[in-house]
Amino acid sequence: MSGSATDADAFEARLDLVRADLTEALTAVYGEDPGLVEAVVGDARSAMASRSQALRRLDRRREIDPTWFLAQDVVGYVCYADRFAGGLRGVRERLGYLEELGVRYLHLMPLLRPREGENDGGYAVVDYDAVDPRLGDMADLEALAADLHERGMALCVDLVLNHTAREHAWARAALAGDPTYRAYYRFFPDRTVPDAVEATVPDVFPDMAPGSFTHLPETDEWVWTTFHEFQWDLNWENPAVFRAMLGVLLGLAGHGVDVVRLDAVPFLWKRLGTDCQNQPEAHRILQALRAAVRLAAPGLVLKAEAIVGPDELVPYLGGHEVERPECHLAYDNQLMVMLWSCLATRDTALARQALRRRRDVPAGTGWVTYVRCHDDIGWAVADADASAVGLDPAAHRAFLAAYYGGRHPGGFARGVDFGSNPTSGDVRTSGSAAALAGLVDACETGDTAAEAAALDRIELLYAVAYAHGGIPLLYMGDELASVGDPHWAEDPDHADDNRWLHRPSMDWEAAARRHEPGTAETRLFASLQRLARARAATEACRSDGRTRVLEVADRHVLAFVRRHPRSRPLLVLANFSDAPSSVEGSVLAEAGVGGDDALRRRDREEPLPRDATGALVLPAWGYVWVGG
Ligand code: OTU
Repeated sequence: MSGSATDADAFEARLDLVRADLTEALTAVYGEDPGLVEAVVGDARSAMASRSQALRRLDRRREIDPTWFLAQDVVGYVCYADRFAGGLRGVRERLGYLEELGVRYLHLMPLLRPREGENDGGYAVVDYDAVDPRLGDMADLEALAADLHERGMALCVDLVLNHTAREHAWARAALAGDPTYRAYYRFFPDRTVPDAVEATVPDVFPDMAPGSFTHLPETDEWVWTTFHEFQWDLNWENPAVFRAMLGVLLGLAGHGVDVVRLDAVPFLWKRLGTDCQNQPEAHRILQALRAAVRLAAPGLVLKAEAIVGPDELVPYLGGHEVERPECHLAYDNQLMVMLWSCLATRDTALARQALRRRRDVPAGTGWVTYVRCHDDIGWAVADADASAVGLDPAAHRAFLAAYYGGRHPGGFARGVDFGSNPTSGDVRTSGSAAALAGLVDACETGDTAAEAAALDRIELLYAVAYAHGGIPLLYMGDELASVGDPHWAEDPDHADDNRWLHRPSMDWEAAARRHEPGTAETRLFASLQRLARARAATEACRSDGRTRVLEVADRHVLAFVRRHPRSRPLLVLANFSDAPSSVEGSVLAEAGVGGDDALRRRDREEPLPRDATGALVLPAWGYVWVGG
């Protein structure tokens, strides 16, 4: 058979495998419609046929190893192309910097053409087929993807699929009255439905963009806008929207993108009387997209951006009563929240409870773990977990918001409140990892011990994120202890959005200091390099391994063991106290770590620190990896 005949045959083999999944998912959302199923299969077939030889080769390799993205040496880096390096060409010139950090997965923040002016950090797209001209063009994106592939690195980009900018051609046609495109959005002639919806739907941006609907003076009607008034929610009840967005997704895959971050997926489906998040149909839509992707571009990975409560999370990885392939990756916001909670309280009881209660992820999927990202932090502490350890859930959430918002007397954190909601009492937090970990205060007072403590805290959080299970994502600037952008409010396009506080431009002078002995940059950069190297050498760190939290006597210490069937176990101990802690030596046996493995640290070439009784000794904010 010729190359393309082989590929066509492979397509048919995949179709045999996924037809049932695709049909079931589409039927659950759109009703029985064989024509729709055939149309989607046709879309996938032509997308496959137009993939380049180089991408087909990647597809073949990834079909042979479908867990390629779960390998232990995958470490991610997250940045805005312009803020990191001026644009896509600049990014291509900085790949050596990322390689120094052990990065093998680059997530570039939204880069498709956004609306002019205010655009929610690129999450208001006017043209899904074009790159933001300030960053470059599609050829630059393809060239970047090819460069990355040559170095064994993968490219992740955002796809905003819950809404378009109101200036998108579909929205303009809808506003002009074109019935085809009116059916792409959700319009209401008066406030009847909007009022009913707003009775049960919480505001995402209560201060910046209150309400979930926007009045259109042109037509005197209301349009559904979950986020800003310039972001119109797509109507996913319309199968044409499904096909259009599938086309966009497969188009990105055709340009060489390896991982697509599916933005705001919990919001895709609306149901009156609910909070309009995590509806069963939203999952079915993701399952149908996954099936179509597997047909057309089997090398492509889908990452769910669902920053929801812990019980709502695993379903985005396909964990339902019966497992159904959905996204390959999802954000572990639960671990992130627990890390900050441990740091503020110096007590790991809540984290132990929450992380232990959680279900394992389905085979072939994994988390992405992180300490900070471009968004605010929502204090997602489940009532059940807080109550189980004797905390008042609402009071603990309020404590975390106050602590990290810089409102707690004597606290080290210097973030700011984001999205305060007087109705629900909910308050979220903005701020860089360094600001939240105490570096702002330390620098202002010139207190070197406080500065060292802040750096210790950042390193501790990353040491857990790199080992807990999942692809760790390093957020640009954290490797240099960047405190953020003090001038964020000067740009009128986002003066009302303090998330820009922690979206600074890359400070390449600070980056240059990573080679100067004694600087904060050298300290953190070297630690992250060490963690990436240790991780790459430890098969238990594969993202498809399993994590088990261990009970140790000292509540300051989080202890967990990471296992993978192909490797020896890795034990991680993390001390969240500002004083030394010790852990009973029996934890090694409990974790299954013995022999020579028990003599040395895995994360650095040093013996395991133990006292005369055999207990493992951790300094303030210290950690060890052992075994693996
Ligand atoms: C996402 O965040 C993006 O990460 C934000 O930067 C965007 O503003 C937003 O979508 C709109 O496109 O509510 O507070 O469960 O948490 O999608 C941020 C998912 C958000 C939501 C998430 C959303």
